[in-house]
Amino acid sequence: MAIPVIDFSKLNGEERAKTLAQIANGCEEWGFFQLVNHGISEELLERVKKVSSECFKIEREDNFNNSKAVKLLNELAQKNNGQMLDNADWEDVFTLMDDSTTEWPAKTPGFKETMVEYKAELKKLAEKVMEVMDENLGLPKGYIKTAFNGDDNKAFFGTKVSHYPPCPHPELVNGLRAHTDAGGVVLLFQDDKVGGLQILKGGEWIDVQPLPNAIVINTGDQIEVLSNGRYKSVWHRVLVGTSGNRRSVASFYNPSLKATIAPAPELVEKASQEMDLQTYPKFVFGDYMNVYADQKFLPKEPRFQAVRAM
Ligand SMILES: O=C(O)CCC(=O)C(=O)O
Repeated sequence: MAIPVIDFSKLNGEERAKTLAQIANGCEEWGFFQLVNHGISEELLERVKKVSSECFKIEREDNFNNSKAVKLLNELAQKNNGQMLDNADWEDVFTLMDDSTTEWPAKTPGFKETMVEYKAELKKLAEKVMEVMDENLGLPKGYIKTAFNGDDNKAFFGTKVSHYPPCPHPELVNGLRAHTDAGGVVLLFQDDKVGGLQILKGGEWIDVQPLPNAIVINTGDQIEVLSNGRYKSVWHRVLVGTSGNRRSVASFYNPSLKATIAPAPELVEKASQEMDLQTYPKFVFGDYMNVYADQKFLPKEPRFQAVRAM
């Protein structure tokens, strides 16, 4: 079983209907799919790989080696009690925000220029993918984007640059513990060679196979709510290994913290005609994020219940 790989360029030709159907299947059956021929140039992707890896070496590696995760893992390995580390991840991470508050790594040549360009390209790709979701869900064009913008027109587009260094005890720690994503649409540029990302499907963990220069798309909790459960956010995790430093660059298209998120009325209507009585709450995304901050690694259903009660 492998995550679907979809040629995004075919959306503009004779195979449009087939490509729309493949993306619908990716969203409905998997919650994850990989896009190839997505329009982001290989030259830019090569630069993103280069500056991200250089940034880790120049500005991050020493800090990681002295991080809480490293200390906790050493302590746990000494205890040798068969337990896994459950309060830290074997991940070096920094986030590029959507606005002037971003603290850019200062010592890596070309990092800021490359990532500004990459983020702009990825944001356009995210908006195209959201329009495909609108179309597949039978919603007006721009529905998801408008919902995410909220009244203050402040949908968030952030980028998280991660490294998962080789680990001396991969059996005792995850690169990133299992979770579903809080937000909207996630676009992941993962390492070509070092794998580790897995999704949970039918009770089984399945690898998201590394595929050079593909962009992995997945949907978060807000798309699940907005689509009234047609597109489920899916559990995923990152495993670590003893060799190879895995790089990933994840871009998140999320609602404004002030946006009200609710199932699209058209989809609720359709579901009630089909006697599907599952209901999702209506809430303010910032409230959801407050709940998520403490419950990221727990099931999403209690999060939905918590915001319903607000
Ligand atoms: O690094 C990865 O491959 C996945 C990252 C991820 O799941 C996340 O940041 O939520």
